[in-house]
Amino acid sequence: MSNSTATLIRNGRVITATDDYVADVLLQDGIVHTISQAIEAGPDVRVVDATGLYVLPGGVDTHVHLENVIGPTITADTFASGTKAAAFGGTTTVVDFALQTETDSPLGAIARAQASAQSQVAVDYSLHVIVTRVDDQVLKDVRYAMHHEGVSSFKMFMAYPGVMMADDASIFRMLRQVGADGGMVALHAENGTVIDLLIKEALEAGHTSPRYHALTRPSLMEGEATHRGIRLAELANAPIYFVHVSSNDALKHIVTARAEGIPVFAETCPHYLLFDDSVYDNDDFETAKYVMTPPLRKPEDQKHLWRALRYDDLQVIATDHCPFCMKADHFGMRSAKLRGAHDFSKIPNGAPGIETRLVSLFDIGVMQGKLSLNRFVELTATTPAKLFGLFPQKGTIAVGSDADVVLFNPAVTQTIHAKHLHSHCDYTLLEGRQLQGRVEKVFLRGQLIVDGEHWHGRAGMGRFVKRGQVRAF
Ligand code: DUC
Ligand code: ZN
Ligand code: ZN
Repeated sequence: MSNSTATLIRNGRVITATDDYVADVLLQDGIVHTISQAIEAGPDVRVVDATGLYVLPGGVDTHVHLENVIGPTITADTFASGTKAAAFGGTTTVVDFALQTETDSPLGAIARAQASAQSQVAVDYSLHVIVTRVDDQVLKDVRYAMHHEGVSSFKMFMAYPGVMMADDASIFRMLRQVGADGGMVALHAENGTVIDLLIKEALEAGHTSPRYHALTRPSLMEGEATHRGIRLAELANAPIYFVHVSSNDALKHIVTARAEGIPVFAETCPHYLLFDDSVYDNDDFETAKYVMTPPLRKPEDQKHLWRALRYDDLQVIATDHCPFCMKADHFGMRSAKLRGAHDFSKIPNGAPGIETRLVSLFDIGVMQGKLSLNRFVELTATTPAKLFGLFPQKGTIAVGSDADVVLFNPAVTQTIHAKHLHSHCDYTLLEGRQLQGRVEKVFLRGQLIVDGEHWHGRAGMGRFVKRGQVRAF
């Protein structure tokens, strides 16, 4: 039976952001064709019995770094390995980053990322452009990217002076134009110059181990930058999206701004919910696994993140999958955490997570009663699709939507090991952890790409999705 055959998913429990019912779902011609009771299977239709399984929309992960050059390093996953890992984890759409370098324009950044991505991606994808330098020409290119390239979101950094940091006026100019055009600016909110000073002082005092990564990036400086970003967006009359919110010092500004009616949106990431800063209480280099930015925070912060997820002050859980191996890999030492063996500031910032997002959140969120099933879908598929202009093509199960479907078994447990995952990263933060739930089958536009442990996908089968205006509701 060919992989493009129509598929009838029988008797599964269909869960969307709003619905929860048992039905048959017919996937045909790449879309969800029919949802009904007792659909008759035609002669060439593959029938899949989904009794006892959840039928979920394919996950939408709007924060991944595949083949991203970050400073002197490059992330360990290629577009091929990263999207295959995404698929095995139940994610069928990813939004990666195209980095504008010192000399090129946003359009050059998109062209470069596309040249590498197109032949490799195994799930559908889009790109945010990281804008590091703003002038009149850049603003024209940003407008062109929005209207002609289907790229409607732009990330800017308030951290990493001299590398990626943009000044406040540049961020404001982008917010004003992108907001007026119906797009979204996503901000990395940390006060970069103060953090750089703290790093310099720590190193001068001889503090070189990974724990100082966390100690030099205090949550107050995440809060300060978040507040500043909100005020810039308010003045620009534009929506704003905060990536990787980790602390209540940041969250409280988001909560207040939303209560004031300012269109502020934000994501957190599974690692901020799974782990806290006690992992840094040692001088072992193994701790470099947890060197991500922002760093892990206090258990008290986690309580606030959960509350915000529940009551919609946080709208998205994305992975910030930013994999760097502990040791040399196919990129050599270039992307190894070991680069920072004697200087924490040289440890590449980031951790893997693209394959474990749904199952880890199902376990710690849904199974522990912190998230309803509908909210789980909303946070991991529907709202990211809406906020980044992918909905309703992506992010839900509805007649006419892309047939990106995950069959999820809530009744089994699995133990996570890096060697079973599909990322090039040589570790997972979840090593040895037992989690409830498993992705059983994944369909991308109706094609079965994951069937248990078996891979039926193909590098290059993922399509670039041109995105429209954001739904900053
Ligand atoms: N910000 C990210 O979003 N990812 C990796 C590192 C960083 O600073
Ligand atoms: Zn960031
Ligand atoms: Zn990131």
